[in-house]
Amino acid sequence: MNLKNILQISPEVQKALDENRPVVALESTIISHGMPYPKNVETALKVEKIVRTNGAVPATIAIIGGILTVGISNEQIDYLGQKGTAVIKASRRDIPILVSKKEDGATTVAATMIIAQLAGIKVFATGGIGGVHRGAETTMDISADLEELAKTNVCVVCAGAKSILDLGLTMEYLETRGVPVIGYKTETLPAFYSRESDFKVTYKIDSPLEIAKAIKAQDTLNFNGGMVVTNPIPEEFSMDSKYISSVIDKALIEANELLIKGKDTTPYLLEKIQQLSGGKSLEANIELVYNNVKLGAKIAAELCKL
Ligand code: PSU
Ligand code: MN
Repeated sequence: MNLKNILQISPEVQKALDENRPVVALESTIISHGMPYPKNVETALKVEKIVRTNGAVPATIAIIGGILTVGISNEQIDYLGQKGTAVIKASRRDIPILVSKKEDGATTVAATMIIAQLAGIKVFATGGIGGVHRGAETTMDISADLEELAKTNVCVVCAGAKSILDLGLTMEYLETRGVPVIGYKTETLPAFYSRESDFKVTYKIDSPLEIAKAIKAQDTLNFNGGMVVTNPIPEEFSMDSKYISSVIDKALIEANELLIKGKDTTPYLLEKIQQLSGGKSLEANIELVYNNVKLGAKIAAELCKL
């Protein structure tokens, strides 16, 4: 077995990389475990379109039959979307087994970062990252996304993290592991559905060019590790923070009562929040992803010019 046989990059993505044109990596857990069908597929396809409109090539990443696939087809997006949670949610630890068993996997932020780095893609955009869960002092539930950010050189553009997590502990963890958290035009960490939280980002940066320069510097310094760029949800789609916190609290209580654990926790909470808010949160979720991929495309474009 060699890497060439298990890493497949679509001709379009490979050509863009060879010609130093902008590419934006996109994850697939958000498709199969983050949103219901068919909205998940519609969103994933529109996300790719938005990346193109903003001058970059989209590279949606998944594991298909054990192959780390960079730039999956529309049919494969549809397949992952329809299969939903029946597809394995794949983080770092799952990759070797899925490859050896030639199985499918929907890649989390961590796994997508790993595969993006193997392909040579520097910028990745999504909705939200995993983090330190509330109650982690007893459960030790800390997303592998954070560890990956500490060692893999990919910039992740997101709308902060959902307050299903402990945002304060998530920020502390990222600080300890040396991961810069950039606020795009904001001093405070965006909380996914709402534009603000009680926590400060590491640096506020106001333009895609300046963000690209920071990525370039991190690369030149040969630092291991990525960067988080947090982009607040557009005002018109942001949700009332009291309302969404009450929904999240209810979802957390149910998850506790049902003893949901491990990798099931995040997908369970996402689905519960969508149910409890009658789809309102799903709309916000979709809009913030569109907003993030737009910014990701702009950063990738600036990075190619440096
Ligand atoms: N947060 C969201 N939507 C998502 C996820 C997180 O708002 O779809 C997904 C991402 O793929 C992320 C993963 O990498 O959940 C984190 O899972 P865990 O907490 O099990 O590490
Ligand atoms: Mn976890």
